[in-house]
Amino acid sequence: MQLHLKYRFLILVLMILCFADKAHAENGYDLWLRYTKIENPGNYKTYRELHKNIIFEATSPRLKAAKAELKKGLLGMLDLQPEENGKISKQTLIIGTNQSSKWIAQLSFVNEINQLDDEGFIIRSAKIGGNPVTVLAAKNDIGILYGVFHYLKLMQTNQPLEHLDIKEEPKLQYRVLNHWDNLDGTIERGYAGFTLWDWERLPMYKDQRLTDYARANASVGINGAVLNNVNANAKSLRTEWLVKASGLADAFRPYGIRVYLTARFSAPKEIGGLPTADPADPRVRQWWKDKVKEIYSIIPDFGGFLVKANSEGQPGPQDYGRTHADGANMMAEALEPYGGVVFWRAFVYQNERHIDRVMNGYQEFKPLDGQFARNVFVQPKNGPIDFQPREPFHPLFGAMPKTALAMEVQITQENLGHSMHLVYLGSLFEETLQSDTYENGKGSTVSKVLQNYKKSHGISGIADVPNIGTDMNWTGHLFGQANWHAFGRLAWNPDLTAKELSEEWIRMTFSNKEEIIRPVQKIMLMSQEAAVNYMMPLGLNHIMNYDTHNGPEPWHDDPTWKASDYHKVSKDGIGIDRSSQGTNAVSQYHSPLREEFNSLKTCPENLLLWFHRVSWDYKMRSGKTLWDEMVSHYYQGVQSVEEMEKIWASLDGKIDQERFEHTRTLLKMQENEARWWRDACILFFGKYSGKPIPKSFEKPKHSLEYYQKIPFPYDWDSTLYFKK
Ligand code: GCW
Repeated sequence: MQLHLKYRFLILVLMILCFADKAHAENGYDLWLRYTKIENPGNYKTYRELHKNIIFEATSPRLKAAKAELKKGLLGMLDLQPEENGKISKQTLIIGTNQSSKWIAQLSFVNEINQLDDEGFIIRSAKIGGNPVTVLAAKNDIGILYGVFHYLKLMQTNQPLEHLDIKEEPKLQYRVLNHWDNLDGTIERGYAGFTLWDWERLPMYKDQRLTDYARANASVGINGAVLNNVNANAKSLRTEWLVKASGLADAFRPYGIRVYLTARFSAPKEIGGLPTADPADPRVRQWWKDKVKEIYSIIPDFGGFLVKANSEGQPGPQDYGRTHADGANMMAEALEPYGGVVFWRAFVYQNERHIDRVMNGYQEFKPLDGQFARNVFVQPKNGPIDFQPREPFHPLFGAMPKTALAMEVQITQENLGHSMHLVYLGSLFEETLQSDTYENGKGSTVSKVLQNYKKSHGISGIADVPNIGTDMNWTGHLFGQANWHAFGRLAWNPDLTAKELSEEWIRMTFSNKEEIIRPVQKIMLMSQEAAVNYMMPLGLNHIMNYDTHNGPEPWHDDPTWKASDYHKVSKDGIGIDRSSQGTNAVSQYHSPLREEFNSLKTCPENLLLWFHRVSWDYKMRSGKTLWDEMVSHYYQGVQSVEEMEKIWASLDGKIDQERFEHTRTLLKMQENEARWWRDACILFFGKYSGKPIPKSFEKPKHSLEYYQKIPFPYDWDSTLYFKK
C-alpha cells in the first residue's frame, strides 16, 4: 500500500523531531544556563513584548560577551531576535555604561551609576522622552556582563520585568576558585574527570569549553581561578608554562576572570638555580621580583599567588627559621607594583600525635596578626580540621582583625561521598558564614568578618576548591552543579540563604513548576544533615578512609596516623576533651562562645563529641543515652536518603529521562554507601560501648570484620562487595 504523500511527509517530520529530541537530551552540559523556552505562556508573551527593541552598543570584548549572552538567552527563552534600530521607542531595553552609551550618559541617575562599585550594576525601569524603557547600566563593562546574567535570570526564574529597581554590588571582591589541577591533567581530590586545561594545545587552541566555563563562573560572579594544585609543581612558573597559562587568561578575560597560580616556595631552588629559597636572602627576593615581572609581561592582568607552605610536606619559610609572614610578604612585595595579591593558606598542621590538630592553625597564625603586607590574604579553611561534614567555624575568623582573611571552602566532596552523594553544600556554607564569632559582640558573623576587611584593608575575599572537570556535566554528580552555583552566589553576597539559592538553581536547572521546585528543594535542604548523620554525627570527624577519604574507617591504625586520635573511643565513652579541662581548644573562641562550647550542658549537641569526651550513658537532651542517640542518628541518616530517593522517584516523567535516571541511580548508590557507613561505624563503636543496637532498628547485614575487609581505595573489588 502506498502511503499518501502527506502522511509520508508527516512521518518524516516526526522522525526528525524524535532525532532532534535525542540530540538535545539534557546531559547537564548547559548547567543553569539552559535558556529553554519560557514555560508560562503569560510570561512568554509579556517578556517578548518587552524585548522588541534593544539599544546595546558593544565594542569591547566584555560588552560583546554580554551581548552574545543576552541574544542567546532571548533566542532560547523567547524565540526572539530583537530589533536594534538605535531609536528609543516604547519598551526599549537600553544597556551600557556612561562611556559606551550616549543614552546612559544622559540619564537622570547617571551619578548613581558612576558611583557604583567597580563590578556593580543597576537594572531600572525608567522613562525616556515619555517612553517606558528598561535600563541596565554599570560603571564598567564587567558590571554590564553581571547585569545581563542577572537580567536573564529574572526571566529564567519567572519574575516580573516591570517596575524594576535593582542595584547589585558584590560584598566580597575576590571570588576565586582554587583548582587542585595537576600539570599532568589529573586533579587532586577531583571526581569529575580530568582537568579542563588542555596544556598540550594551549595557548593557541582554546576549546569552546573554556568559554562555557568562564560564562558559568561569570553568571554567578566568580572572578578568579587559581589554575593549579596547592601541592604545587615549580614547573608551572617556567616561561613555557606561563605562556600556556596566558591562553587561559585570554579565554577568561572577557568574562572578568583573572588567573592565579600556586607558587611552590622552593621554586627559586628548583627552577631558579639558587642554593636557597630563604626569604631573607636578597637573591631569593630578587628572583621572585624578576619572576613576577616576567609573569605580568605574559599575563598583564595576572591575579597573584596561592601558597601552601609548611603543611603536609610542602616547603616554606619555616625551613629557614622564618615565619609565614616573612614568606608571604616576600611574594607580596614582588606582586604589589602590579596590583597582585597573595593568598597564603592557614591550613597547616604537624603530623605530631601529641598536638591537638584543631588548634594548630590558630596557634601558628594568631601571633602573626598585623605582620602581613596589605596585599596578603591569610586563607583558613571553613573549619579548623579539614572540610569535614560538620565542623565549628575556624577560630581564626574573628581573631585576626589586622590581617585580611579569605575563607576557603570545598565544593569537591572529598569527605562527603565524592561525586556519588547528593549533598547540597549551600547549607554547609551558610552554616559557617552565619556562625557568630562574637569578635565585636553579638552579630559578628563569619560573613561580616570577611566583608569588613574591605573597609579595613581594601580587600576582601573567599575561595573554593571546585569539582569541575571533563565530565559531560562538569561536576560528576548533577547536583554538584548546585554547589558551584551556591558558592558563586554566596561569594557575591555571603548573606544569601541556602533556601533561596536552592530555589534559584532548581528553577534554572529544571523548571519553574511548583510541583518540581518543592520536592527537589526538599531533597537538597535535607541532604547535608543526612550525610552528617550517616557519616559523622554529633561532632564526630575524620573517621573516613585514610587514603580515599570515602567510606568509613574509624579503625585505621598505622604508625603515622590513627583514627583513634580523632574519636578516642573506649569502653567508657567517645569524643575528645577540648574543654578547659582538656586541650583547651575552646579558648580559641571569643566569649560567650568559649563558655558555651566549654560546658557539656550548653555545647550544641551537633558538636558535642568535637569538644567533649562523653560517657556512653550520658543523658542527651532527648532523654536518650549517648549511645542510643548516636545509633539513631546513623539510622536517621540512612532513612533520610531513602526519603530523598522516594521524593525523587515521584518526579519520574516530570524531569527529562537522562537527568532523572542519573540522579536516581546515584541516590541508590548513596543509600548503599550510607548503610555501609552506618553499619561499619555502629558495629565498630559498639564493640567498645558494649551496648546493643536498639531492637526497633534493622540489624546490620554483615559483621564488622566484613566491613573492615572492604578494600580501599573504593574500587572494583569493593564494588564486588556491594554486589554480593
Ligand atoms: O585534606 C587534605 C587533602 C589533600 C589536600 C590538603 C590541602 C591539596 O587530603 O589532598 O591537598 O587537604 O588542603 O592542602
